[in-house]
Amino acid sequence: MLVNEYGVGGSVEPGTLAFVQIHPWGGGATTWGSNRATFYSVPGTPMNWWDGVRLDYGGSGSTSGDYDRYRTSLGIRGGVATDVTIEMTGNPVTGSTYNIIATVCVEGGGTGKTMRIYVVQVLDYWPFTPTYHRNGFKQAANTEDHYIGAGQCQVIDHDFTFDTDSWNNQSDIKIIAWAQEPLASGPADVYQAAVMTWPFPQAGDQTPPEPHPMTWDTTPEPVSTTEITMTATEATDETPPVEYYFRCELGDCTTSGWVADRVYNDTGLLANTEYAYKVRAQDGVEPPNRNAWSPTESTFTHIETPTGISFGTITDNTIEVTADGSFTNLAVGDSGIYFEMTPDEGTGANVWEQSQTITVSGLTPGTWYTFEVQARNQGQATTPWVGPVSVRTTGGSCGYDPGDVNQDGYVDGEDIQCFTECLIYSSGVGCDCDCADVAAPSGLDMDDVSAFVSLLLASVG
Ligand SMILES: [Ca+2]
Ligand SMILES: [Ca+2]
Ligand SMILES: [Ca+2]
Repeated sequence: MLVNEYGVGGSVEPGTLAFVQIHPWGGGATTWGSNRATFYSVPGTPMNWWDGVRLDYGGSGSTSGDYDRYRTSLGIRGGVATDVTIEMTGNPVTGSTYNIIATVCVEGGGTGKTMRIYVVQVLDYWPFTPTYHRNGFKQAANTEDHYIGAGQCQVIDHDFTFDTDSWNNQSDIKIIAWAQEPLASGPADVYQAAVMTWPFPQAGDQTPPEPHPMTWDTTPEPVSTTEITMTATEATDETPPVEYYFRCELGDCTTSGWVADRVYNDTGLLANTEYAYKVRAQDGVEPPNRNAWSPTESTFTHIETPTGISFGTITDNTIEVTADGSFTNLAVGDSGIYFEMTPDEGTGANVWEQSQTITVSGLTPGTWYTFEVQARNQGQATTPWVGPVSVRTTGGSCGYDPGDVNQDGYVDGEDIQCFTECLIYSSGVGCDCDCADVAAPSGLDMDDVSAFVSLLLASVG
C-alpha cells in the first residue's frame, strides 16, 4: 500500500482517505507488515491494494501514469456506499501513552455483519529515507472480530505508546482504523476506514467550568486590618466537584490552593496595604479542565481604628489634638485621619490629614470644642468614629478655674449657690457665670450640671 501523493492535495480531500504504507522488506519492515504482505500475497513492490475494489501492483514505468490509475481506483472506491461509520478519540494516559477509542457502528437501516477491526499507528514521513514515506506503519492493536447489527456500535479500546521517532514528530502521528471483511487472505472488502490526526480529539468532558473565563461574585474587600474576603462566582460543570483557586497577585498575601469553597478569606495580612487576587475553577475530570483566570482585582486592608483622643498644648486660640494609636501607611495614597471639631471654627480641623496629631488655630478663648476622629485606608474605607471628647481653650472671661463660680480660688461646695443662680438667672452677686460653663457645649445648660457635680465630687475625693 504505497501511495505518496494522496492526502496532500489533488482531487483527494484531506481526511477522507486512509492509507497505511507497509515496508515488508528492507528498512522499516515489521512482522505486522510482513503478515499483511502475506495476507495479500504480495509478490513485489510497489503494490497497491484498493480493498474491495481492485489490485494494482507493479510500476508502469511512469509515476504520473501510476497516479492517474490510482485516482481512477480511488474514484471507484469513493463511489461505493457504506453503512459503517468509525469515530475515534485519543486521551493522554501518561507520558507518550494514549488511550485510543474507535467506535465502529452500523447505521440504522444498514446490514448487520461481522467485521475485523484494525487500529494501527502510522508516522507520516517515516521511514525518513527513502522518500516514499507517507504514513509508514509503526504499530497495531490486536485485531478484533465483531458482529455489529444495524443501529449498533462496538467500542475498540487500546493504549498506544508512541516510540521516540513518533513522539519527536507528534504532528505526524496518525491513527488509522478500518473495518474489513474477516477473511484469511486478501482481497477482503473494507467497509469503512478513518484517520485521526494530531492533536487527537479527546473523549469525555473536555469543557472547563462555566463561567469561562472566571468572574467575581464579590471582588476582594477588607474585613479587618489583617483579613480580606472575596467570593468567586459559583462555577458549574457536568463533572463535579468544582474547585476554586485564588492566587495572590500583589503583595505578601496567600494563594489558596485548590479549595471547595468559593468564598476565600486571606488572613495574616498587614494593615492598610494593597493586595490583589485572581481566581479560576477546575472540574472533577482527571486531568482537570480549568477555566481562564478572572480579572485581577485589588483592595486594601483596613487601617487601624484610633484608640482614643488626647490633647497636647492648649492655648487661648489653639488646640493640639492627637488621634491615639499607630497607623500603618498613614501617609500613603488616600489614607488619613479626619478630626471633626464642633463648633467648626479656626483652621486645621474638619479635613483629612495624613498625620495623627494636628494643631487647630484661630479659636476663641475660653470656649469648648468637641472632637471625634476616624481614620481611612488607602482605598478610603473608614474606621468607626471615636469620641466625642471635649476640651476648652484657655482664657476668656472666667478668670479662675472652671467651676470656681464664686471666685474664691477653690472648686467646692461653696460654689453651688453661684452655680445655681447662674443656671437660673444667668447672673448672681459675687458670681462669675462664665466659670459655671464647665462642660461642652459652650454656654450654661444642663450638660454643665452633671459636669459640675463631678467636679465637686472630685474635689471632695
Ligand atoms: Ca467539565
Ligand atoms: Ca469657689
Ligand atoms: Ca457648657
